[in-house]
Amino acid sequence: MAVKESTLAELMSSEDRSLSKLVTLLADLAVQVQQRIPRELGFSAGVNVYGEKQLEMDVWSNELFTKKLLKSNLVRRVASEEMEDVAESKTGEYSIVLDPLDGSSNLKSNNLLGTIVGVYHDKPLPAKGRDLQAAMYFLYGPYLQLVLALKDGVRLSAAAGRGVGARRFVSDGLIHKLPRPPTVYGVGGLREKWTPAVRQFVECLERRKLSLRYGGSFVGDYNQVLFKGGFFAYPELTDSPQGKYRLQFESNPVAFITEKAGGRASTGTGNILDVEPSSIVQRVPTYLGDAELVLEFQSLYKSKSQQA
Ligand code: FBP
Repeated sequence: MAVKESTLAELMSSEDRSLSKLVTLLADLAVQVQQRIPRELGFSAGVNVYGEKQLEMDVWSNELFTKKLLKSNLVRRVASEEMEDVAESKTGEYSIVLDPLDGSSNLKSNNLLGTIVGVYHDKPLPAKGRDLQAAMYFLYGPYLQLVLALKDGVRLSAAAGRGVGARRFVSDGLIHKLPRPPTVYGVGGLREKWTPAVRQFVECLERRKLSLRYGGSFVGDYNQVLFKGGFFAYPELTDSPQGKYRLQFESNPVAFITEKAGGRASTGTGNILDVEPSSIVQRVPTYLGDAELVLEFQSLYKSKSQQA
């Protein structure tokens, strides 16, 4: 059966016009990031699109997103993984949390990268994940993909328009759910630093024939789980009890996407979206994906903690 192609504006037709404009702006900026990547790798003899001094790609992408968002009249506050403080403008109704180029260490080896964004309606930052109005990530892969979670669910789209509109994002408009049964898993951090609960759970996933998918890029690895069903974690580690991911910029937005896709998001003891934020730079252990698997992990975690 042929599916009708929807534009980004059509996908967002039941949302506030300002939110639709904001997502369109973010999509345009993601296209600019993707176009800049080969230049950063030196394929244009170090020529920078703006003729500026060559900057690290994560610094450049942070400046691009932050400046354009704050100038848009839509965004009042931006907190980014690349900045120590929240940046503010005088106008705008949205507060944005942003990891402008997640996995930037993958740039030179041409592996997957992403931009992660959380959208709050007029909230001071840091904010609680439960208060997110929308969340999304852009995946810079073989094609530029947008995974967008709004209140009614998750939709997938890609920069795949035709002719002069080639930068246009198009979608099948369908609500995407994490498929069942789960078939893949990925867990970050050095294996020797995993706790007994994580080790035991991974062994159990392997016995159930889930395939390992791990490339060291959060959005790239998570996207496999979103498409194939499964479990993804950057867990607590023996030398880093809070793991690696920042609550505001990485864990909350992807937890929101996961819940909207019918899955669950946990810190091991509770729902990521219910964590009270204590600072912009706060980290949390992050376990995401298939609802039953995440619950199963939580009960194993609890029983291991009681034994300890
Ligand atoms: P950055 O915040 O330094 O970009 O690190 C994030 C990240 O690259 C994630 O995308 C990825 O999941 C993780 O680090 C990989 O970490 P590790 O190398 O420890 O497996």
